[in-house]
Amino acid sequence: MKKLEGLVIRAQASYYHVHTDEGIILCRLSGRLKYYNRSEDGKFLYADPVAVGDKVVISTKDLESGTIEDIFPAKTVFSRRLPGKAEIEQIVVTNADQMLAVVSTKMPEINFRFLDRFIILAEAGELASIVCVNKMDLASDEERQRLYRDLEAYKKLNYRVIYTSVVTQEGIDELRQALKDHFTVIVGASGVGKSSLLNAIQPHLGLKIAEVGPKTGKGRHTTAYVELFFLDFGGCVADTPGIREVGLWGVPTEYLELYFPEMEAYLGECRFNDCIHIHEPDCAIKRAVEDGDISPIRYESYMRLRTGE
Ligand SMILES: Nc1nc2c(ncn2[C@@H]2O[C@H](COP(=O)(O)OP(=O)(O)OP(=O)(O)O)[C@@H](O)[C@H]2O)c(=O)[nH]1
Ligand SMILES: [Mg+2]
Ligand SMILES: [Zn+2]
Repeated sequence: MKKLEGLVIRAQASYYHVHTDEGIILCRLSGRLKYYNRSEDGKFLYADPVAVGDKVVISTKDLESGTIEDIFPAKTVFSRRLPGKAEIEQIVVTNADQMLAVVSTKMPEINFRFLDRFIILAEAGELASIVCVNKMDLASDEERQRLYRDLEAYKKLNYRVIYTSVVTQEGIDELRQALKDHFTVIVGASGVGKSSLLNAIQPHLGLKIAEVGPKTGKGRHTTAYVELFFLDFGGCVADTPGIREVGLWGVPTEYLELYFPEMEAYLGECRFNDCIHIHEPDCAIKRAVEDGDISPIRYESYMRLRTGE
């Protein structure tokens, strides 16, 4: 039996592809790690205790299959709440230093609620956020101007915004520069073009992509699992399946405003010190929205999350 250190590059249905100096080894979890999955009362804490991005210790006899024996502590954890009734954390990726949230101009239509939820998850996991607006080839000049206006709010918050098109190659070089030497997790709704963008920045990747339903404007959930790729020009990137729901994890509702950096300057300025900035009179946040200092798009996301809509 040989012990090796490695990096989990794919996690799918209890099988893990672990990248080691001796090649990629297909692993399962040790019994001890399986139990690590459960709390004392037998409820699941995590959907899966091991995620893509984890550095692990494995044991193997034949360098083909093995067992994950141990996980090193992660530098960052990017999680969401697993859809369903129970409170379960689903770790999407560990050890990433930035998140690239992809939206598309059309097919599917840009969804700021989704985008803001992803940015909050990145804030909670201490990852930097980059916003990528893809399918710019489908936007008219007027729509393009409107997007520039709407996304100005994100730039003001120091989130980098990149406009791309796989069709015209707009922004592809800029995207490459943004990913170089980083560990990036790419997220977004199904069909926005996450895998297409990765194929564009590194053409021999050959990731599977599929057309968006012409009637529904929705993606077909083509990418089925999280997978990590090494970039020729430095860095690595985790492609993820498009998800229908971005459930917040590790973000207490009563502290929601702390995940909106633009609200920080106004906290403590409202008339009531338990103001939740929805219906209260003399609210500094609402005044900032009215004065145009806080984006109504971002405030709308705050409001919906706060009231659970
Ligand atoms: N017009 C246009 N179409 C694009 C662009 N990028 C991707 N597409 C198309 O959008 C569709 C979906 O692309 P994918 O790359 O599979 O999307 P995805 O985000 O990886 O989707 P999931 O894996 O399901 O989450 C495909 O038909 C692509 O050809 C773009 O910049 N412009
Ligand atoms: Mg995909
Ligand atoms: Zn207030």
